[in-house]
Amino acid sequence: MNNLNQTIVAPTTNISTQAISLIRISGDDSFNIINKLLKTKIKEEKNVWVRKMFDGQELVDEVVITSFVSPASFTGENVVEIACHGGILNTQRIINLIIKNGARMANKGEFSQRAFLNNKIDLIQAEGINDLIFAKNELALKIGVNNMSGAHNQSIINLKGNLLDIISRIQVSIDYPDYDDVEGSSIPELTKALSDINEEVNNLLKRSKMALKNTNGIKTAIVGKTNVGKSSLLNALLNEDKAIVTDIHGTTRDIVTGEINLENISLNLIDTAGIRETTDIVEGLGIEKSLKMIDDAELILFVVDYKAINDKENKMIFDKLKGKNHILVFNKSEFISEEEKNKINKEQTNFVYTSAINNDIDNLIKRIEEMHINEELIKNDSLILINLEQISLVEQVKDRLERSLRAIIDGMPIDIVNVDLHETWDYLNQLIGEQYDEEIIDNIFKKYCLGK
Ligand SMILES: Nc1nc2c(ncn2[C@@H]2O[C@H](COP(=O)(O)OP(=O)(O)OP(=O)(O)O)[C@@H](O)[C@H]2O)c(=O)[nH]1
Ligand SMILES: [Mg+2]
Repeated sequence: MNNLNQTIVAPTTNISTQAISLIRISGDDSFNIINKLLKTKIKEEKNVWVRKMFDGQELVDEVVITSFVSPASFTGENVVEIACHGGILNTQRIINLIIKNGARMANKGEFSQRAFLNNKIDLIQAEGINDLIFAKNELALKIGVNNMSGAHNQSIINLKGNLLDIISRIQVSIDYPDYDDVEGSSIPELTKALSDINEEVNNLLKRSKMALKNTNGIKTAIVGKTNVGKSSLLNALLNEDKAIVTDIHGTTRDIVTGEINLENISLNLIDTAGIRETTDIVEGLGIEKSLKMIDDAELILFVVDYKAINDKENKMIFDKLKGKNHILVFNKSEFISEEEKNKINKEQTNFVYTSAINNDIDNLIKRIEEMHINEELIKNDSLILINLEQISLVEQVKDRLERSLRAIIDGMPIDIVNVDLHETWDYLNQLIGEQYDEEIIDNIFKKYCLGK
């Protein structure tokens, strides 16, 4: 556990050659320490100050200082933020001076950790800050901003309220077994109330899992026979000449990867070796990897030359794709006649036309978005969680709720149901950080940036 009594300092911007650097100090001694470096002292009040900073008699820099007084600050402590000139040496020198005068270097995420421990933010808000900083697409950004501001945390508070209500009803019936008309404590009433909570938790889980996939990146494999334009498609999607493209069959022999961030979805793309019969050992190993990718990927872009759609390799790939999330991509679409397109329209369901060589891939992007984004995610007016730890806590909530529901339905003694409900309560509290383990909290904040 970090020592909370110490005043900490860290750069909040990258230390690099830039116009301005920001340095943040937080803790009881913030004002004392900064004043040791100023001839004209600043007062312990919320304000902005322009000051010359000195090391003894030597002028160090001219800075702008913003000060906040506990508890009205981000961390809940006295906070002083210094905007100094942004050279690497200058920023480091000022940080060293602050350390020499009594602060210690902050750990990663320690400012946010203090904000959490001082009850300025709950854990969903804290994780929201991190989600916002590391957001790769608009969806992640929106979720981060919402969660940071605590916009939808009320839903967890409401869930807790409803659960507490059920627990108290059960408690009364345990404490007063002879008094059997406690309002709302009949089996059908308890079952209904718990099912309602369970449905909400399930929806939260579904939304969150879908959003997590989209924000982390969907593992997307590009597979198909040789020479159909898989690597060209990868390059068009990445807008970069990443994979080698030639008209020689079997050009790609190993997987080539790249990441793209669409508006509300990120894709981790994997180009694979074209599938065909071969006696070449190296190519054969590449093809084994391609087949394995079909099993492992979350989305498969199956690139097909329409004229060969019914040949042996394509049939084998079609077979392997059954039940898997995939899109049939008719590339080199400029060679497909209207007549053929009419046939395709009748025979196939989930397909798009592309011409990778002409960067004509908008249909494909649109289809990927349609398949993975639903209104609920875009509207974003309910709580969505996008990190694994939080989602696994919600899984635990769901697991305990369902266990208690089953127990009620199976006619188990009500105090057994109560044990599961208390555990549900604990997991909900852990989710917003009302109950926590210090080590877990340290771990959560360690993944933050320095200075946040
Ligand atoms: N006309 C046309 N040619 C294309 C299109 N996409 C790719 N090509 C060409 O088709 C040939 C094969 O393209 P690649 O992208 O290397 O094909 P691939 O599927 O990766 O092939 P392998 O790596 O051998 O499996 C190249 O000459 C490309 O320029 C397209 O949409 N239209
Ligand atoms: Mg290739």
